[in-house]
Amino acid sequence: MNNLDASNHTTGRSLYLDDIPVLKNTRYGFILGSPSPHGTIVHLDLSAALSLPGISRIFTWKDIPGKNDIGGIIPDETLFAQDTVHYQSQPVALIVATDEPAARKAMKLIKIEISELEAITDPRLAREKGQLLIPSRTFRMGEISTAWESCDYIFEGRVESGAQEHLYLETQGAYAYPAGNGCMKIHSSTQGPSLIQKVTARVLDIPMNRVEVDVARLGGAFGGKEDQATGVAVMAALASYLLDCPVKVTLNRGDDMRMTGKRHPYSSDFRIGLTKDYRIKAFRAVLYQNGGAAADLSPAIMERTLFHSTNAYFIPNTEVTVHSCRTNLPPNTAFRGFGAPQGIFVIEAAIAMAAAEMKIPARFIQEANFMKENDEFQYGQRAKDVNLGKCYAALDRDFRIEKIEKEISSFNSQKTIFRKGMAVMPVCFGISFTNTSMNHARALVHIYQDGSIGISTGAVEMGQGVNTKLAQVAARVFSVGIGKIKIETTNTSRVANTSPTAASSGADLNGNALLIACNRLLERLRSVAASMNNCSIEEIAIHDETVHKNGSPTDITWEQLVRAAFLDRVSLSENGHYATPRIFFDKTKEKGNPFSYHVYGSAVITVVLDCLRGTYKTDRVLIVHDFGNSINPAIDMGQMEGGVMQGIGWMTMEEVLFSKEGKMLTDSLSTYKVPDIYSAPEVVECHPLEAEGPEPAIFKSKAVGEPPFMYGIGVYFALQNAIKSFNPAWKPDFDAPLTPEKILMRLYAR
Ligand code: LUZ
Ligand code: MOS
Repeated sequence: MNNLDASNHTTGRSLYLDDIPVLKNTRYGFILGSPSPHGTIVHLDLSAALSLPGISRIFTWKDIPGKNDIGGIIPDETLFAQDTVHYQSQPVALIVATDEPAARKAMKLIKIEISELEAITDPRLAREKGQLLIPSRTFRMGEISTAWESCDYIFEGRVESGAQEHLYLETQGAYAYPAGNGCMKIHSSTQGPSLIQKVTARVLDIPMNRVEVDVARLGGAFGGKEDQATGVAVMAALASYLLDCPVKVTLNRGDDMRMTGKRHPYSSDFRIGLTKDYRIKAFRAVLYQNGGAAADLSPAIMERTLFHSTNAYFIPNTEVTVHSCRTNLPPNTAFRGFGAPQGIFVIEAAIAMAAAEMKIPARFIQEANFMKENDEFQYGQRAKDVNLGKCYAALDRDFRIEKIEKEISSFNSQKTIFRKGMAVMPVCFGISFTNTSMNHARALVHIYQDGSIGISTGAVEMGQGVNTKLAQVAARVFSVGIGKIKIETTNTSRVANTSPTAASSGADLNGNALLIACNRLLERLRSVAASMNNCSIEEIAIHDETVHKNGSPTDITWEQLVRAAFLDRVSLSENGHYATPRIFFDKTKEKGNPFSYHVYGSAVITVVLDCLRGTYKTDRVLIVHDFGNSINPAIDMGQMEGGVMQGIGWMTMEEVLFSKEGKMLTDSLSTYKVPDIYSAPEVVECHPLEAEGPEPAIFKSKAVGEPPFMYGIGVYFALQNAIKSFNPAWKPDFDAPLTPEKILMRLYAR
């Protein structure tokens, strides 16, 4: 089954926000961002700009009829800065003009005077100054204080990981227009149409039923449009509402890179204690999350960091604290993995340090501590259907880890200017929104008189293939060809109160809701068929668009059955509602059963390092991954490959730099390097684990969006091992991304 969008994507026919034909009188909004990272606005003079031809109006916070607040979790983020600016490029005003050149001219004529305040970019410094976005949280298991006594080895270290730009191909954007009777219609490139609806209603001070948000598809999101599509969409809606004309706001690449938040950088300290037989007895870590200037999704991301801070290992005594620190950077936000990669990097770094000190391969420690059936996670959940050991065994069987190790050491013993390195990377990722109440979805299914089917759900297609998977669900239940099915746009008037398409759970949540709706319709149609055949409903089934009675085809086709149901006045429309069963979490105890299931996998990663230049190549990424019983192996493999590449980029080359004063230095593709085809591994080979998937996964096909990102983390440690082979005097440190210049310094460090 191909991705339904494949042909239209490759021929340029798929429609995105910018392909919507603009209406007459459409105006264009351009955002004036703060020139300063932190300060108070002393003076804002718009008069010269307003007098230019083509300028319709310039909006500031003073024009907002409702609340000047777009905070998703905490009401701490303004749409337009009021008295104070908290990060460079923070929106201060929206210039609305008939065209872009006019707006650009106006932009230059706005006089803004800011009295500078000290800007903080370092999360540790922020914490010292008491700048926390929310109270800190700690996960604990066992008794850490006494556990150290039973350890033969104890190691301590520090870990840094950097930000990451989402670089969705389609930048943030929205198109809003009045829809009559004080209503607004908004097309937005968002993962969360209901959030746009809610915040628009709040800012305009109108009820939610006056706001309709529609999403056809996104040109990528990666988490960057879970929360941060809001600002742009609400600005378009505000201007449209007040000017009573259509308004479009889209960011150019530079503004998008400067204005929007990224993956959170983290700075962390760890302490790990082990016994002689490599068992991790104790693990303590304190992580400083660089949240930026407002909470955005930081509280939820902090939580997922805690949940994944022991990755795939059972550690009996732990204490992990995360501080969510307020800094003068754009509010950092969701990004594939949602804080888990940052936490996982810390425990893997601790293991790498222990391995280096104990002079053994890290995999000895990894293997000795793998989660096993019924082991307890730090957060109280018991591990079920733990396929980690199986993935690792299959990895070894298929790719022979020891043989790769031997090849590498024989290569390295030739002492050329090249060195190879290897690392094993296990993955364990919890599926469900960590916030239990977000784990629900709805679907609306219409079967039309001619037998064709229209499906609406809350899922947003962003290139990940969710629409294809949804179509497969309906096609399987009704046993009709995929050509009979249309997945409609995601629209808040058809499916309401949705969670964003996020947390790798879009297909599970919306697919299960769809399954419920389709099964109800099928039941009704079978009942119609039963009366047409004068038999009981149990005797009826539908196969290949034909009614079957007692296992044999009748001469009633799908179309005839639908037509008969219609004439019989049977409803051909149905809603399905799904809420993930058996999940809960008690924040007062930090214990519960937050995840529907876990996704497991293991990878071996090898790299080749040029020790003269510090440049490197990821040689092979060999994986055994637990997809469950995949309903679409091609789509899942695509998610796998994309995730691996994005993880490698985060760990090795993507470096978001700010000056000490908080000005972004990497706001274009000439200064911010993302992986291209030349930095792709020579080989990415992924074998699906042969395993039955868990019940709550849609048709037992496991969630796949985020988990593979984590394999990329292994590249960091493979590179470290290559450096060590060239420079045995070097003591490994943990400062991602490990760029060629950092590698060169370490190759020759004494
Ligand atoms: N978004 C969210 C997410 O709101 N909650 C989550 O737990 C989550 N996890 C992964 C990605 N996005
Ligand atoms: Mo997300 S990081 O929006 O699943």
